[in-house]
Amino acid sequence: MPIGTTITQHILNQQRENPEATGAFTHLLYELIVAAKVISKEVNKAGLADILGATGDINVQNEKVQKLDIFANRVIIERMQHIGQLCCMGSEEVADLIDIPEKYPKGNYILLFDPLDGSSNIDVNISIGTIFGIYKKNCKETDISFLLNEALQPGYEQVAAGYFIYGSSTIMVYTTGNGVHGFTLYPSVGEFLLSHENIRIPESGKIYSVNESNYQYWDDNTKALIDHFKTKNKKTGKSYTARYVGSLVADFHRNLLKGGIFMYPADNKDPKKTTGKLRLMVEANPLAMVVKQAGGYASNGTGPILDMQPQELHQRIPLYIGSKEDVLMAERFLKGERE
Ligand code: FBP
Repeated sequence: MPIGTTITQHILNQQRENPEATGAFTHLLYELIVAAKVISKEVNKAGLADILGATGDINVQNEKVQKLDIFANRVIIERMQHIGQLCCMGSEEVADLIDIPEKYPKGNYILLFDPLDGSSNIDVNISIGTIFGIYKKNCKETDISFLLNEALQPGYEQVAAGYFIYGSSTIMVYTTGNGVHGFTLYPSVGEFLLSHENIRIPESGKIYSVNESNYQYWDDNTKALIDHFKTKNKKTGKSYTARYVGSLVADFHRNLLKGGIFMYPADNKDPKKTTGKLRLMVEANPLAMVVKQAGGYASNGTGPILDMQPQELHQRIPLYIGSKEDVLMAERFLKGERE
């Protein structure tokens, strides 16, 4: 019985199109997929295993650490550190760059990831996910003390990016700069099979996703933008509907398939986080590469996320991402223009 195109086949096909390919990148992606399968299995039985709830610790983001966060983080680090393709890693859950232990060979790739996005939804069985971005090291240095600059490359330097969603089914969506493709985990076979080939996001959508409880903390241009989405357009008669899961990967994935815009504006709710909540390196940059490859756009409100020069590993930024026309309109509003 033909079971369709597996993710490994798909990656190998893409590799064949790249004459310089050595197999290193394919090996890296393959191992990341194994880690995601382990996480998916644990998430699916989370309600039964003593893995729900918080650990009692506070992470570098000053957030309560969930047990599954730690589990996912450990699974990815332990799986990826010994494959010989990485020179370092960066995780949302770890303050500094993660070195590759001396006992393991090092490679030329840098893996940045959010091990479990949507932590606030873990205990209530709402879709959560893993987000990743992969860069290539440009310098000869292997010592971790020289690698922070290599990790802080602009998003357009990513050689691949994507995410896994652990929801009603487990899905992987990735791009190597050659279109965006989605795969669904076939549990009884244990294989990711091609289910969404060459995903294209609609030019404009009918969905806006934002946590409106932050409205009081926004500036006037941001308020005007959200008011615009909530009001039927007199000229075009167009109106939007609101959808907000509270898991970036789930909100992003829905809008990627149906069209629309996800927004996490800067706000003055928390004096320490006036630049927005979401992380440039492990959340915004990977999704920005995916949406661009699917024909969409990702902005920090004034310009492309992918062109930003990162300043620090856990830098937070405002995020507007999704259908190109909707995000460009958001930029116009944030500059004070009105429709
Ligand atoms: P983490 O769960 O990885 O910390 O991600 C942040 C996040 O949960 C996003 O997934 C989501 O979009 C956002 O925060 C929700 O924030 P809020 O609860 O403020 O709306």
